[in-house]
Amino acid sequence: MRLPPSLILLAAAGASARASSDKPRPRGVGPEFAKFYQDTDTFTCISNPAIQIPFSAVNDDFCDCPDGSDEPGTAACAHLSRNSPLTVAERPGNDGLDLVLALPGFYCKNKGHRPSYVPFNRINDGICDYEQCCDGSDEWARVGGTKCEDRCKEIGKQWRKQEEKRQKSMTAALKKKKDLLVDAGRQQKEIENHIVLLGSEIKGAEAKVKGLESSLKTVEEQERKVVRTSGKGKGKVNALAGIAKGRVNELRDALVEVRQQRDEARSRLKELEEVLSKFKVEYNPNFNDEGVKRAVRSWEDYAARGLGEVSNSARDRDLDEIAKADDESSGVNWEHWEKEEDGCVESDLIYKIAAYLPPSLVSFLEDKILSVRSILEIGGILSKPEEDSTTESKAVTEARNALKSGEDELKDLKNKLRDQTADLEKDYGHGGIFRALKGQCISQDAGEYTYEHCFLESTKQNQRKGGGFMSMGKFVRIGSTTVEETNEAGEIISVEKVALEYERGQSCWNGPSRSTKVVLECGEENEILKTAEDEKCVYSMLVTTPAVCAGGEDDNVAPRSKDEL
Ligand code: MAN
Repeated sequence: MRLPPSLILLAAAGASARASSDKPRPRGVGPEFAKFYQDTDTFTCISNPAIQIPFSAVNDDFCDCPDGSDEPGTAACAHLSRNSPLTVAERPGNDGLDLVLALPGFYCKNKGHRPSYVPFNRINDGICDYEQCCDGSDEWARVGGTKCEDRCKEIGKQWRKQEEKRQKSMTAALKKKKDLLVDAGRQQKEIENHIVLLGSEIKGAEAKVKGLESSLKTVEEQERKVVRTSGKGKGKVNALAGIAKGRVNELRDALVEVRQQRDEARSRLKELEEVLSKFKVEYNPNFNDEGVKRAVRSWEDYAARGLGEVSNSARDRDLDEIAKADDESSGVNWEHWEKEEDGCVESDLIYKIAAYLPPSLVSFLEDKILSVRSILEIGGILSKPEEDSTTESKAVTEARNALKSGEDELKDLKNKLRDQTADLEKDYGHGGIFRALKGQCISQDAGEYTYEHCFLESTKQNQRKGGGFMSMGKFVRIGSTTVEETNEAGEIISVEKVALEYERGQSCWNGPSRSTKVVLECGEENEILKTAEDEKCVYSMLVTTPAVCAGGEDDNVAPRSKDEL
C-alpha cells in the first residue's frame, strides 16, 4: 500500500526510536522505512513487491524499482513523481506499473536540529540545502568540489529560539481566541435575552394599541353623537348653530314669561299702594286703635322710600325687540349659519347650476372639474383639500395622535425583533467567534494608500495624502479559499483557509465594482500582513487573527453557531 507523503512524515517520529537498534540503514533512508532494508541479500521494491533485486543494487545510482525505493540516497530516481500518480498513457513504456516514489525524499539526520527529508533532485546537485539538510549530507558526493559543512548546531539553536517564541505566541493567541469565544457567547446571550424582552414589550405595546384604538372609537362616537343631536349642518359650525339656536329660543321664551309675571306683579302692587294711600287719608286718627296707628306709620315709612317702580319705556322697547323671533328682528341669521359649509368646495357651484342642467351634462362637467382640479393639485397651483381636518375635534385629534405614536412604537419594536432574530440566524463562524470581532478595524499603509479592514463590515482604500477613500466592498459572507504554502520539507502544498468576502464596493472605471477577499491566518494579533490587487479592482488581503488558530475551543465557553447545530 502506498502511503501519502504527509502520513509518511507523521509516521517518521514514532518509528525513529524503534529503528535505532536495528542494523545501519542505507544512505538516505529514514528510520520509519528501515524495515524494508533489513535483508542484506535481496531488496524488494517497496510498492512493487513482485520486483526483487540484489541488495548491492541499492544506492548504485541506477533506478531499478518503479517506485525509486532502491535509490534512497541518490538522485537516480528523482524523475519519478512524488505526489500524483501518472496515468497509464503518460507512463514511459506503458508497463502498467505505478510510477510514484515510495519514499518522501533523502533523509537528513540533522543531529543537533530536527531530521528532515530533502527532495531527491537536490541530492548532489552542487547546492547545500541547509533549510532541509543542515548537516550538509545532501551533497555527500562533493560534486564539483562542493563541501557542505554541518551547520545544525547554530541552525538548531536559532530554530529552537524561534520555536519557543512561536509557541509563546501561539499560547497567547489561543488565550485571545478563548476570550473572543467568551465575548461572542456573551453577545449572543445578550441578543437572546433582548429577543425575550422584545417579545414581552411587543405584547405590552399591542395591548396599548388596542386600548388606544378603542379610545379613539369612543371619542369619535361621542363626536358623531354631538353632530347627530344637532342634526342639521354638515360640520361643526352647523352643529353649533343648531345648539345655539335652541338655547336662544329657550331663553327668549323664559324672558317673555318673566316679563308677563313682572307686569302682573307691578299692577297688583299699584292697586295695593292705592288702597293704602286712600286708607291713610280716610282713617280716623281720634279713634285710639293702636293696630291702625302702627299700620299708618309703616305705610308712611314705605311711602317715604318711594313708591313702586314705574315702567322704563326704553328698556321695555329693548326687551320687546329681544323677545321677537330672530327672523322678525335684526337678531342672528340662523339660517345662514345652519347652512354654512365648513370647507368651501368648488364643486358646490356645479351642483347649484346642476339643478338647471340635463344629468348627462352634469356628469360630464363633474369629470372635467375633477381632472382639472387634480392637474392643478399636481402642479401645486391648488392645495389638496385637507381631509376632515376642520371637522375633527381636539379630543379626536389627540386620541388619533396617541394611537399613531402607539402604532409607531409597536412597529419599531417589531423591526428590532426582526433584526435581532435575523442576527441570531447569521453565520458568525465556528463558535460564533466573529461576532466578537465584528466592527473591529485594522489598517496597513502600503504605497499611496492606507488599506482598512473592518471585520464583517467593510474594506477600504484610503488615500494617504488626503483625499477621500474608496470602498473595496461590504461584507457578504464567511467563505474559504485554497492557498499554496511551503511546508517544512520545502514542498509547495495547498491549504484551505477561512476567507471573509466583501463585495459591491465602489465601481471601478471600465470594470467591476470593487471586491476583496480577506484570507485569514492564525496569529496573535489582528493584523493586515499584505494587500494585493490581484486583478483590476479585485483585491486580496492576508490578515492574521487569533480567531482562526486551531484549538482553544471549549464547548462550555461558547454556544454553537448555526452551522454546527
Ligand atoms: C484607483 C484604485 C486602484 C484601481 C484604480 C482603477 O486608482 O482603486 O486600486 O486599480 O482606481 O481605476
